[in-house]
Amino acid sequence: MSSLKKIKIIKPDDWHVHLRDKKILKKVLRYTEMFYQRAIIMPNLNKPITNCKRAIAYKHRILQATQINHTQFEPLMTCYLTKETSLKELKYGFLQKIFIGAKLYPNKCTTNSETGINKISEIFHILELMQKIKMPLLIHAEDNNVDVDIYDREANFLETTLIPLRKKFPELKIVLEHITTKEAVAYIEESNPLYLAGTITPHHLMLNRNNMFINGIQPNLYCLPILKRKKHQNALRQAISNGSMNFFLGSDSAPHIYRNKISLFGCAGIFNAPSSLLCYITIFEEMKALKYFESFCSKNGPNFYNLPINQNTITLIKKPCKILKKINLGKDSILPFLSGETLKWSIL
Ligand code: OTD
Ligand code: ZN
Ligand code: ZN
Repeated sequence: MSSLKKIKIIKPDDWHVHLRDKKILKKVLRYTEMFYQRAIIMPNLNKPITNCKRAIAYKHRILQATQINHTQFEPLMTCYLTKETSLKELKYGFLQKIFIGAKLYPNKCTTNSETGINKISEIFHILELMQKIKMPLLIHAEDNNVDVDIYDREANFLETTLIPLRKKFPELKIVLEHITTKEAVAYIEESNPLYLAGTITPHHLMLNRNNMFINGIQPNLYCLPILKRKKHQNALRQAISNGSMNFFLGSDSAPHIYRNKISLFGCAGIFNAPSSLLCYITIFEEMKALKYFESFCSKNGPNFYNLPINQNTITLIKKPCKILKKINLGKDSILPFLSGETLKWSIL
């Protein structure tokens, strides 16, 4: 009999992932499908998903690209908010279950956010509707004022935008995506999990800003929000170890072609889909918090989004797993997070 440690959990969902389109979509989707039953698909394509028609067509392309079993993986689509977003379209999309929620990108704060929001007051009428119909608002929570230090943008956003916003719309369901600071952890922890939640990425749990500058600059670790100080990393690790229902899994896997990552004006984003779940379990084990692993991966997310909990299970086993070195894409390639490194956990 094998004495290797095994953990069987309800199949997780990834509540924040970038799958891109076309050739990249075809190459990266298999990793998300392998580990996750459902995933919230970010709408920041070159031509953003701003209406139902684009969402339906994109979902179709994703389902066409599935490898494992067409009926199993479920993409959950989001609407990219702009100040032009039509209330009628948004309401229809949510009530018809075309959209699970809408995504707020402050203008120019991350990849393809040039049509994002400049001033939150521009979309108050949209947020009012969303509160009324209980449609979740997913936020890239960073202050986009270029005078604000890049390391302070998340904490600033909480003070200048989020706190006043929640006073105005107290029952708007909000997810702060990919949180990175102790301020975000503290603010979310003391909020009602019906109305405020946070997703946490594997890279922000595993790394801090030093890692970007060890052995020379590491463009593969450049992502937004930028990696923060170790005290913030520790606050995130502590947050998931307390079993709070306000936090759940969102990998923020964001593939870019290697050439574009290492070039001048290199792109932000970390492609972690091949290892994300293995990273999470490694951290929960390090934090002696494995008893909360399943709720973080598989229960808190559906509870927030009012979705059923998955029926399938997966088993993880404490056996070394080497992360693949790269994905070939014609003349180009994509380098996964932890490329070529070995993790202690594998999928059975
Ligand atoms: N962060 N890169 C991307 C998105 C995320 O803000 C994010 O959600 C991307 O390339 O789409 C990144 O660094
Ligand atoms: Zn973001
Ligand atoms: Zn993202």
